[in-house]
Amino acid sequence: MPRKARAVAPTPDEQLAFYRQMVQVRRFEERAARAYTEAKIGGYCHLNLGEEGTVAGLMAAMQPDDYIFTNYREHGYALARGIAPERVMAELYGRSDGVSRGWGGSMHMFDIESRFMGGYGIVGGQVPLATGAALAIDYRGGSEAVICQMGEGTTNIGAFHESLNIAALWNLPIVYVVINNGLGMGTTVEKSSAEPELYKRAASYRMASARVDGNDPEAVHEATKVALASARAGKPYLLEAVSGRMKGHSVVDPAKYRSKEETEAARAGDPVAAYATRLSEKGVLTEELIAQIDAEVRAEVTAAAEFADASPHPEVKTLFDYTYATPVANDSRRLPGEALYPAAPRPSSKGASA
Ligand SMILES: Cc1ncc(C[n+]2csc(CCOP(=O)(O)OP(=O)(O)O)c2C)c(N)n1
Repeated sequence: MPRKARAVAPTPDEQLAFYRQMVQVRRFEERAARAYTEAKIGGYCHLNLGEEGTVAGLMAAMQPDDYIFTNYREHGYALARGIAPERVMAELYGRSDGVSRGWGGSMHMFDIESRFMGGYGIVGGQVPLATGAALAIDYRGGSEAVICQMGEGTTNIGAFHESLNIAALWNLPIVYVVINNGLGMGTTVEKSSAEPELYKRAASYRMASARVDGNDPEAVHEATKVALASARAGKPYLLEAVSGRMKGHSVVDPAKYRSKEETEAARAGDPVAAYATRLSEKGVLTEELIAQIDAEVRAEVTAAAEFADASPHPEVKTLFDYTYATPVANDSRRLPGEALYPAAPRPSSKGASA
């Protein structure tokens, strides 16, 4: 077992930073949901509503040169990694000022500068890639670590097990973070996982692991620091953060598979409201401060939406410019509307024999 980092109580400034981060994710996602109903956003769109505590605590523990890979439910992680809300919103709108120049959308954000490595729509797609990044760090002798975020449904994908096995065998600097929101689309974790206490799966790979209350940003922060220290020391780690999903799987899912009571229970566990109460009881937050933070964040999110609306659509001719970093043989670069095969040359009438 790795040596545990000493738990240090966060300062009021750190607590306020966690709270502000959680409110930013909450208001941003609410705005994204609204923009979707206004048809400003196309394609799939999955929100972090209910996971704000995990996002805030996890991301605050990362160093600037660490890498993060996520699933498609990633807006909050992009924001918390310091990517400007304007660029995140513009990406949702599919505009050229978006973080992926408008070609990625909600599920495929990517920003090399902040080492935000995406944004993957295939369940588990990010897990081998993140493991490969950890191998690259180890190979080069770097001190960075990789965080690989995923939902609990992902722990039943073969690539999850292959990746954890190889990471443990090769002592790779990676933390696998399972966000257990209790549901993979409409299926509960109890129905889909023979061992629903997912952190225990690490035992199969002799990997250190822990389960933490994902609604508590301070607990997530401490647990992530321990996990990252372990990873940097060559001991990969599995961290399970338990929280709830406040709405449907994606913005278009009415979540009819959940009973009214279950939905109410998920909403009652609201991590933003709970943390506001906790910090108010400690005297760190006041009603005025709550209102002030809310107003500031709302203004920021409104500005992001206005920026996104004003940003131009990407030019169609740039569609393939960012697909691969290096040329790929037989890579079709056919633009929408272009014929599959070039038209055969017509025989010219001149010179045609009679
Ligand atoms: C390989 C693959 N299988 C199925 C799907 C369809 N699908 C999209 S999201 C999802 C549920 C994943 O749940 P979880 O990993 O818990 O993540 P969450 O949505 O809760 O963040 C499924 C089955 C997919 N995208 N990729």
